[in-house]
Amino acid sequence: MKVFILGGDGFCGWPTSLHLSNLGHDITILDNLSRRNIDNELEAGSLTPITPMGTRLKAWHEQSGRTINFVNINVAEEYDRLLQLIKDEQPDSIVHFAEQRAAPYSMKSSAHKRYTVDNNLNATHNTLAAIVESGLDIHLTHLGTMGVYGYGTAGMKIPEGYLPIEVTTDDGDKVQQEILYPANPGSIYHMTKTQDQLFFAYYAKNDHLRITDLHQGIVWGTNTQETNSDERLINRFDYDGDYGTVLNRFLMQAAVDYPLTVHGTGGQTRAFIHIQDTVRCIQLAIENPPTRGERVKILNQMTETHRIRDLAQIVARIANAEVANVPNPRNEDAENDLHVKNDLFLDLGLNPTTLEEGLLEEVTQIARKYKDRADKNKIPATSTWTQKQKPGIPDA
Ligand code: USQ
Repeated sequence: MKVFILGGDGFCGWPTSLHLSNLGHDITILDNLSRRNIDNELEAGSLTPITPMGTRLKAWHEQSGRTINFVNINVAEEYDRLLQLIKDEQPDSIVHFAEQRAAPYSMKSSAHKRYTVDNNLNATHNTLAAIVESGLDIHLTHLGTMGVYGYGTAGMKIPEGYLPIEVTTDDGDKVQQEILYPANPGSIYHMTKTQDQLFFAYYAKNDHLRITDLHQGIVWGTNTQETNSDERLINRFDYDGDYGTVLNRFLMQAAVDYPLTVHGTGGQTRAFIHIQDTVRCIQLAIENPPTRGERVKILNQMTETHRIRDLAQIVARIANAEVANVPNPRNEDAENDLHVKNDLFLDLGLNPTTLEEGLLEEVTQIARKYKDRADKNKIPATSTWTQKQKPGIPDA
């Protein structure tokens, strides 16, 4: 299959590009290297030494004998170039990762909020409009987030995208329907992904585009089989207060003897998935597209749920670390339960990597190995969700 990977230089996009290339697909990465530029802006960097795109592609060719093409393009801004590329190359499938993906970064200032909204919504909408204008029957797979649902339910399992409801008409008849699960985003970043799903619903209905939306949990781990095959192919590992996600942050913090930064009580429960399972899920998604005219296919891309304080305890035990409860810079429920359905991927053959089996390797092979590259000053999470949480602003 010919596949475009939008955002193929990022944490999920890069290992996905390699995985699909390894399977024999013809891969073109479209990326404006924005993630590397944000590192420059934040004066932060990956714990692992990631190489420039040219080095990555050369190393992959040497390793596998396969070629991945790269086009430096901003899909949120360069619509005409995007359309021309689609018309010229006629991909069978497009995988869309080209969005600003950090909640804390999206909450840093009004400029960061506006950038996240402009970038994410335009990237998604340009892609949809270009597929329609090309006249081609391209399957679009998008990386969404579990955060579109919010993290609480009325005790039920969060379904895969659609909620069965029953309404009573004025005549007293009962009508059953399935609606998109009510969106409940917890940050500007998460809000952009809730808007994305309305774009998808509309384009599937109006233009009969074939679309898959993957609601992914928090990714942990660093490498996949392919990124592990040569150090020049290594995946990025974010640990800073804006981009580092919780479990990888804890692993890194343990390696540099920094007390694990549990926000508040750590009673927040979240869904998790290993990066190796991410790339496998994308493979399964592109191999199993919806048919034309079908509604958007939504799958929950997660394998386990955990409470943050329990994760901190596990990391503290295996890596001999201390735990600190720090004030929560976010505006979120201090405690929540979370139950999630993920039958669709399990039925397609996903065989999850469990936290239990993968965590220790991550501590020794990544966090301890690269700990000398860490800048401890970048660990604190300083982006606050509301004005009154900002330091120096008195309570109203
Ligand atoms: N947290 C801590 N300590 C830390 C960092 C985070 O206690 O040092 C807590 C946060 O307060 C939050 C939870 O851990 O309750 C998760 O935070 P996170 O930064 O690991 O994840 P999040 O901001 O939700 O975003 C990440 C990815 C995003 C993806 C999302 C999936 O950056 O792209 O969409 O996970 S989900 O969380 O399921 O919505």
